[in-house]
Amino acid sequence: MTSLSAKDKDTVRAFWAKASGKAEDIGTDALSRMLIVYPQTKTYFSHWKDLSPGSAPVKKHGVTVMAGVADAVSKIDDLKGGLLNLSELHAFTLRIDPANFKILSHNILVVMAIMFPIDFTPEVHVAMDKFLAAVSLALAEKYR
Ligand code: HNI
Repeated sequence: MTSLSAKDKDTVRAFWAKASGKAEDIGTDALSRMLIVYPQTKTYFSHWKDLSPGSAPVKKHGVTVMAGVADAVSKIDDLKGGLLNLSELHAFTLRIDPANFKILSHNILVVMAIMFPIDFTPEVHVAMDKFLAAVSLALAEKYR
């Protein structure tokens, strides 16, 4: 995976400055889609009462996940170090199969494309794709 160029990082920061205001909606929709389109991911949330799109737990966790993405944007220069604790949580405590990180990342991109048709240009698309791939790699770091 090619690392993020300085230009990629600037593109991510600039787009996130616009998109972060809708982080809750992005997270809720991306998580709702993941649970529907990739139903195998439901196994990690079986402790939730209601897994339907936009349900309270899905909304709450959508906010949580996007807070993690916002944190990653602020740590874009050192994702491995910055996301170490989150990687340990997902690897050891939650035991999330790292293949799912790409799945959630894909759904986040889909929702961003829907919500920001003008701003989500091909240039933003490739930068956000590379960024979320780097976040997924950092979260999978502790699995090695
Ligand atoms: Ni994830 C908890 C961020 C991908 C399943 N996850 C979190 C928390 C953050 C977070 C932040 C809360 C940590 C805490 O409580 O301190 N998760 C992220 C990010 C990504 C991601 C940034 C990738 C972009 N998580 C995934 C994926 C799955 C996942 C792909 C499963 C398919 N995460 C969980 C579960 C929890 C969780 C399960 C605990 C939820 C709960 O109910 O406590």
